[in-house]
Amino acid sequence: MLTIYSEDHRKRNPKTELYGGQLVPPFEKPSRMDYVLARLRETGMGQIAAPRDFGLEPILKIHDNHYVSFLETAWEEWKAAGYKGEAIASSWPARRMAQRCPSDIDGKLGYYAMAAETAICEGTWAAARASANVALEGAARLMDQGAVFSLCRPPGHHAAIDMYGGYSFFNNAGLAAQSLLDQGLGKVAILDVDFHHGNGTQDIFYDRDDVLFVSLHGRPEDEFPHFLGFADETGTGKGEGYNLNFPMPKGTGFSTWRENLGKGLQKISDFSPEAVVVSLGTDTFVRDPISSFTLESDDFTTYGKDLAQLGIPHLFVMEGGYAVEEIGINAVNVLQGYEG
Ligand code: 5XA
Ligand code: ZN
Repeated sequence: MLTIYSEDHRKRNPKTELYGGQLVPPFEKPSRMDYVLARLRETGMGQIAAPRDFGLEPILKIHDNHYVSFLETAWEEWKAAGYKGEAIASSWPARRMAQRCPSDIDGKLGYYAMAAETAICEGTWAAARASANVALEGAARLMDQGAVFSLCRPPGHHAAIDMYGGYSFFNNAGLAAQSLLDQGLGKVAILDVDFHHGNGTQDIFYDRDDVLFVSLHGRPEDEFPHFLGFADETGTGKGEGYNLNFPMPKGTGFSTWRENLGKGLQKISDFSPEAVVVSLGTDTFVRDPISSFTLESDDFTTYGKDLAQLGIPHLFVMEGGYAVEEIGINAVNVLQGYEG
C-alpha cells in the first residue's frame, strides 16, 4: 500500500502538555512517526512518497478563514506578547458569555481552543499544513491506488470548523473527504476508529448528506472530548441520519467493539459511498497511556480484514495512538489485515 508522509511534521515539537494539573512532555510527539515508519519498512508495506503543497484553498473549504488566519500567526503573536512558555489557552467563552473573538492573543487562544492540553509552539503552523497536504495527497491518489495510507502528524479529527485542540489543528480526514467529493465522487464515508470521538469531523459534516460519519469511541461521560459523541447525535437538516456514534464504556474489549464496528460497516454499506476515509487512531490499544479500551495487537489485523469486506477504496489517515513502541505494529496490522 502506498504511504504518503512528510518530514515537516518534525517542525512541531512542543515541550509542554497540560495534563493532570502539570505541564508534562506531550504524549503526541514526533517519535510516534518513527515507529510507524520503521514498521512500514520492516514489513515491506510499499512505497513512501512525499505530498505536494495544495495551498490553503482546500483547507478553506471546510475551515473558517478567521480561524485559519489565527493559526497562521498565533505563535508570533504569543511571542510578541512576551510570554515565556508555549501558547496554551486559559479562558473560554463559556455559557452566557459573548461569542466574540478578542484581539488579544490570550483571548484568541480561548476563543479558538476546545481544550487546553494542546500547546501552540514554533513550527505548529508548518507541521499542520504539511499534515493537511499528506491527507490531500492521499485523497488525490486514492482512486488510482485503491488504498492509501496518509501518515499524518499532527492528527486532525478534533479540529472543527473553527476550533483546535486534542492535538488537532486541521481536520485531515475531513479535508480528504471533501477533496474526494471535489474530484467528482458523489458520496464518501468517514469511519473514525480512534479511541476518542471525532468531534471536529462531526462538526464539519453534521448538516450534510454527502458525507456519512461513523465513530466508535469512549463514551463522553468518561472520556475526552466529553461534550460531543453521544449516541443521540444523528445529524441535522439534510444531514439527519448521516451521523452515527457508538460510545462505549471504559474497559471495552474487542468483541463488543467489533460488534459495533459491524453495525457501522453495515450502515456504510447501505450508504454506498465510493470511498471510505478511516480516521485511524491506535489508542484503542490496551496499553495506551491516555485511553481505556483493551484491544490487543492482533485485533487490529482482524478489523483491518473486516474493513476490506466493504470492497470500497479506503484512505487511512493517521490520528492518535500513544503507546509509542506499539503504534507502528498496531497501525500496520490494520493495513496488512486490510490488504489480506
Ligand atoms: O484522538 N485524540 C487524541 O488522541 C487526543 C486526546 C487528547 C486528550 N486530552
Ligand atoms: Zn485519540
